[in-house]
This record gives sequence, structure tokens and C-alpha cells, in this order.
Amino acid sequence: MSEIILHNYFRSSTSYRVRIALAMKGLKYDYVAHHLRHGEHRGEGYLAVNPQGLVPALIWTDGTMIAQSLAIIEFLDEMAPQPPLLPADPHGRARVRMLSQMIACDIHPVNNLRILSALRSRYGADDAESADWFRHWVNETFQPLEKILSLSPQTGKFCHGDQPTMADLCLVAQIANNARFNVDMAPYPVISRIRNACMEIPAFVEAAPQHQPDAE
Ligand SMILES: N[C@@H](CCC(=O)N[C@@H](CS)C(=O)NCC(=O)O)C(=O)O
Repeated sequence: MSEIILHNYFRSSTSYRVRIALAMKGLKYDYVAHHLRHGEHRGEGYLAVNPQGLVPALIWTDGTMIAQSLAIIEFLDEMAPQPPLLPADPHGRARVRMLSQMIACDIHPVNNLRILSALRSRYGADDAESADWFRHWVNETFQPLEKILSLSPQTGKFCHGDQPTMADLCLVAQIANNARFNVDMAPYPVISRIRNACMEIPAFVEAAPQHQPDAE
């Protein structure tokens, strides 16, 4: 059995989600960094690992490669069930996946590095315009997310009840990205409260971008 390997990048929010999951489950891993701004994820070496050329990618102990952060998190949850990152009941699992996907499918893909780069190279957007784009798409989903979280009796200390779940991993990682683009968090008191509760858990702090070996 080899060690678990995580191909990732300190600033990548999708990587941050997975690092929190690994830390919560106490799983040690080899940290392999790919500098996204230097295009290292597009080099032959990494494309041989993950032909999609995106981070994160997990190499499990038997050599299996798994890309896509939510697939990785659910895999880890099955391989190392404690503490669970998905609720035991189908309704709860669906709600946690819904909250996770609001961020992972409706915010992240349109704000990814390659999208912001394309806005610049294809359409001449400057830094202010691409930051405005980023904030627009965060707010577009954070507004309904705040409403869902504040109205639902299933929201607890965390997004779903009083234990952190996959939804909290996505939320915290997204907020770390938001800070780089000066997203105003004042309209989101429930989201902010949940984020603060998460940051009291050592795994969330340990996995944070500024604590990674490739942090700048
Ligand atoms: N849906 C994928 C997205 C992976 C992804 O796009 N990762 C970003 C970093 S957060 C990336 O590799 N970006 C490189 C680029 O845009 O060129 C996941 O959840 O893992």
C-alpha cells in the first residue's frame, strides 16, 4: 500500500475542500503542488495523472486516481466514515449535496482561473472587470443560499445540523476565495456565522491556503 497523494494548489478552493476532508478524517497524505498561475497543471507530467488538467486529484493507496472534489470527498467519506461528512438519512444527504452543488456547480465553474483568464485574453477584461464578474456570480448564489440557510430548521451550528458536512467544506473554501476578490460578506450573516463556527475546528484551519507548503 502506498501513501495517499493529493495533487493540489494552496489557493485552489476545490483543493481546500478536499484538504479539510482529509484533515477531518485524520488521513495523512503526500502534498504535491502544481502552481496554477505558472501553468504547471497543463504540463505533460500532470496531464498524465489527470487528463483534465485541473486540481485537485487524489491518488488512493491502491493507485486509483480520482478527480472532482465532490467525488473525492464522497469517496473519502466511504473509505474513512468517521466523522461522517454526509448525513445518514437520504433527505439530509440530498440537502447537503444541494447546498454543496450550489457552490460547486453554480459559483466555482464560472469563476475558475481559466474563465477569468479567458475574459482577459478574449474580451479584454481588466482586473477590475474580472473581479466584478467574480463578485456577481458569488452574489447570484449567495443570496438564495443565505435565504435557504436562514429559513430552514435543518440549519444548525453548521449548514446542516450541528456537525460539519461537505456543504461546510464548500462554503468555507468559497469564502476564502471571496476574500481575494473583496466580496462584501455583510449581506450574509448566517453564512458568515457558519463560516466562523467552522474556523473553530482545527481541520479547517490546518487545511487553509496560508498553511500549505506552497503558500506564497
Ligand atoms: N469541478 C472540479 C473543478 C476543479 C478545478 O477547476 N480546479 C481549479 C482550481 S480551484 C483548477 O484546476 N483551475 C485551473 C484552471 O482554471 O486553469 C472540482 O470540483 O474538483
